[in-house]
Parts: sequence; C-alpha cells; structure tokens
Amino acid sequence: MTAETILQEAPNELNQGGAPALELSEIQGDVLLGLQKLYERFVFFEIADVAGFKKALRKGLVGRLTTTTKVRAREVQLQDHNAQGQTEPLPLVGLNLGFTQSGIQKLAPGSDLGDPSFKAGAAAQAASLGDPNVAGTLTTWRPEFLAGNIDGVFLVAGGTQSAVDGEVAQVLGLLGGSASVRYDETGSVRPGSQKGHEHFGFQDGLSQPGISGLTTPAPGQRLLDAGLFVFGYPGAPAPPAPWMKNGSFMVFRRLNQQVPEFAQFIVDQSTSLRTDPGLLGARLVGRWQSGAPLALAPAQDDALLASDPQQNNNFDFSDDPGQRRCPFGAHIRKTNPREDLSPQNTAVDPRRIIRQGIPFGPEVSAAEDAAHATQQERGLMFVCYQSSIVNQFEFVQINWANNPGFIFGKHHPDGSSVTPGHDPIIGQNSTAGENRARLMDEPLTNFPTGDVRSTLQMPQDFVIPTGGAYFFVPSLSALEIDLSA
Ligand code: N7H
Repeated sequence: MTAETILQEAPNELNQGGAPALELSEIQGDVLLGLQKLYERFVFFEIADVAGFKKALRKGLVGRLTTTTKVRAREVQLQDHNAQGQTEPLPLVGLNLGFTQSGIQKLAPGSDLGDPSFKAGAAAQAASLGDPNVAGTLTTWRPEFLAGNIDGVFLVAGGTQSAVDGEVAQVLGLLGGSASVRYDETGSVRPGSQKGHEHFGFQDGLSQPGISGLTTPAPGQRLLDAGLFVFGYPGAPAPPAPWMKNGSFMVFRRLNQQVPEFAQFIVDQSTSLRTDPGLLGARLVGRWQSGAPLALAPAQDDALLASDPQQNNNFDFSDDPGQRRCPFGAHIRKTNPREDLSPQNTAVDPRRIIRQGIPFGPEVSAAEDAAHATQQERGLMFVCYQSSIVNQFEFVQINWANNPGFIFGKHHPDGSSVTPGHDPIIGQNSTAGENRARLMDEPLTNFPTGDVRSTLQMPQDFVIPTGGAYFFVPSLSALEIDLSA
C-alpha cells in the first residue's frame, strides 16, 4: 500500500474492542506515535501579545500542526522510500505545539488542568525529583529554564536540518512579534552505526506501551487504555476542562550525559570486578548496547534478537525472581518492572509513559576520549507523554528510579533479602546533600547458577539534569476554538 492510499483510506477515527474511537486527526502527532525525526528543534517561547498570538494560531499555525493521522501516513511513506533503496532522507517536517501553565493562563485565564505538578511547573518540582540542589535551589539547570518565562514550545522535527530550519522560519514569521524565543536547541539522531542509539551507546526507543485502538501489539507489549496518555478516553483522569479532550501532558527534561566518564567507569569497574565491560554495561541498563534484553540474552549479546520486534520485548521477568538474568536495579527493570509488582502488570500499567526523546550534542571527541572527561555538553532531550505527570513520569522517577529499596520484597536465590539500589542511569540521590553516591546490587551475574554477592558503587552521576519544563499539548480543535477564542 502506498502512502497516498493510506492517506485516502486511513480513517481519522479508529475503533477497536468497543473502546471509543481515537480521534487521530485531533491528536498532535508526537504524542502516541512520534514525529518522524532525524533532527528536532525545540523552540521555547514567551507570549508577548496574547491577541496577536491567538490570531497567528487561527491564521495558519494550527493548520501547519502535524496530526497523528499524518504521522501514520508518513510511516508508510518512509517504508516505501526505504524499500526502494533510497538512502537520502526525505525532507519531511513535523510541527507540534505545547504550553506551560503560564502559557495556558495567558490563553485561557483561570483554567485549572487538574495536575498539581503541571501547575507548579518543572523547575518547582525538580528538587523533589532529586535534581542537584542546595536547599531547593537548582545548581545544574541552565538559567533559561529557571527564568520563569517559558509559555510554550514548538517541536519542529524532520529529515534534514534545513527542512527543520525552514519550518522554524515559517513559524516565527507567522508569530510576528506576538511571541519571543527564550531558548532554542536542536537535537539529532546519532550518525552512522549509532543511529537510534543514545550517547552511552545503547539502542533506544524499543519498548513503548501499546495503545488500545491504535497498536497491533508485538509479543510482550501491553495494550493499554488510550486514556493513560490522552484525555477523553477510558483510563484518563476526568478532565476539568472539556477542551482537554485529545490533549496530553508532555514532560521535557534536558539531561546531560557524562559519556567519557561513564565509559571509563565501566572499564575501571569491570577490571576491579573481573567481569566483561559489555556485560557490566548491560547489567546497568537491562539490555545490551544492541538492544537485546538480558531477560532473554543473559550471558551474551544477540544482535538478531535485538533487532526483531517480535522478540525483543517478549519477557516479563516472571521467570527471574532472583535477578539471575537481569538485576532488579537495571534501568529497564526499575522503570518497567512488569510482573515483578503484580501478576498481569496491573500495578505497572498506570505508571507507563510514551517516550519520544532525541539525543543532543556532538559525538565524543578524541580529546575527550583521551582525557576521560566531558568538554562539550551532550545528552538526551527526554520527552514523555502521559495524562498524569504526578502518577506517571514523576512517580517512576521518584518512587522507583530514585528509591534504592525498589523493587520491594525481592530476595537472592539463597533467600536473603535484596536492596536493589538506585537506577544506575537516571537515579538521583539528593538525600545527603552534595554526596550523591549511589549503589546498585548485583553487577556481577549469577547466571545460570552461583551465589556471588556484589555491589556496584557509583560515586558520581552520569546523567545530570540541566533543564526542563512541563507542557500541555492540546488537540487541534482546542487550539482553533477554545484557546484562541
Ligand atoms: Fe530510559 N539508556 O541509555 O540507558 N532507557 N533513559 N528513561 N527508559 C530505556 O526500551 C536512558 C529516562 C524509561 O519498558 C532504554 O527503548 C538514558 C527517564 C522507560 O523496558 C535505554 C536516559 C525515564 C523505558 C534507556 C534515560 C526513563 C526506558 C532501553 C537519560 C523516566 C522502557 C531501550 C539520559 C523517568 C523500559 C528501550 C521498558 C528504556 C536509557 C532517561 C524511562 C537504553 C541514557 C528520565 C520507562
């Protein structure tokens, strides 16, 4: 089927299993499926002239936004393009738009969107997420994210830098003087064989929740209520405002990654623990750099398994009660413990998020490699979508990743109890001021047998938050009618 046929045939509204049809032409395209992106520019802005901004919305901006319907059609267009052996990226661009609490107040004064963390804003919440702070004052955030003047963000994504820049120029032209750019940064997919891998070298974007009414689930992929991610469907909190239907909360976090330091740490620790560096890295993440999960490939990497979507999520940890395959503290087990909490995942499902981030910053230079020290910032522009920031993103970061006791009630095969430790990738320990040292249990594998007790000491952070903002990403008709009324 070609992209054109999909465009003509794709229903804008889908229905599956009795659930209300998803209004795909109302939902912005990054939320459920993700804008197609090799480059993505985040343009954070302040609204200077509310009437002028609303006029720009009605006069052209809303019409340029990329819907979920369009993203689906482009998936087919890109498959066609790749199947024809084309290697040049298509110059497609996608545009999405979200607003912070202050932006919403300018456009719809007095609105309460019902999420206390959205209302407080990301900067106010960051200390409780464990971001480095002195008595609540954030010490690693860029000043632009602390100035309190970000009202919204344009996400401009595409296949080439020039296509993205061209779209940003169009958007800024339509805005005229009604908004001023407060921060602007471009992320990009990493080059060559690292395409799809984040800066520590691990394949990203492998495990996403399935959406009822939209996804044909792969083995091991849970099919969840759309309302966990978009308002107006089963599973969503009751929206205080009717115009929140088909909208979603977006969390943006600018997360620096100390890549040369992380690489050297893995080398040093694997030497002192007498283990293989590739395996040690995999035990921190729960997947090999290729993406193969330790749950299915506990002893050695398996590139075929890694690249097969029918296999690479087909596990639930129920056959690994003693962390012989995957440590309880590994990043993917901490952030999605699957059957560890309850049979059928019922305790985990309400915490899931849809992740749509992109790396930023240059590749590690030879000088950085030699010095084992970061000289140029790089990391992940982390983006995730949910219908409750409090119960989803923040719950996972605070109660799971940062909590050394989580996953609770676990035991070693010898029956002794386990403290899994911090998530070694994103866990933040701000409980002892400047001493942010963290631990993770069982960096050394006991697969298939063995009873060696080991602990990984992590004196430094490898992921350092440097900014963030919480947004509401409204439906297209909310932008056309309610917010611009
Ligand atoms: Fe994580 N990493 O390279 O280690 N993440 N993450 N993440 N993450 C995942 O499944 C990474 C961050 C989740 O269902 C993979 O797509 C890095 C935050 C969740 O199996 C890899 C950073 C939060 C999953 C990484 C970072 C999460 C997940 C495996 C920051 C939420 C799915 C590939 C710089 C609070 C788990 C994949 C599942 C997967 C990495 C951030 C959450 C490789 C480097 C802030 C829910």
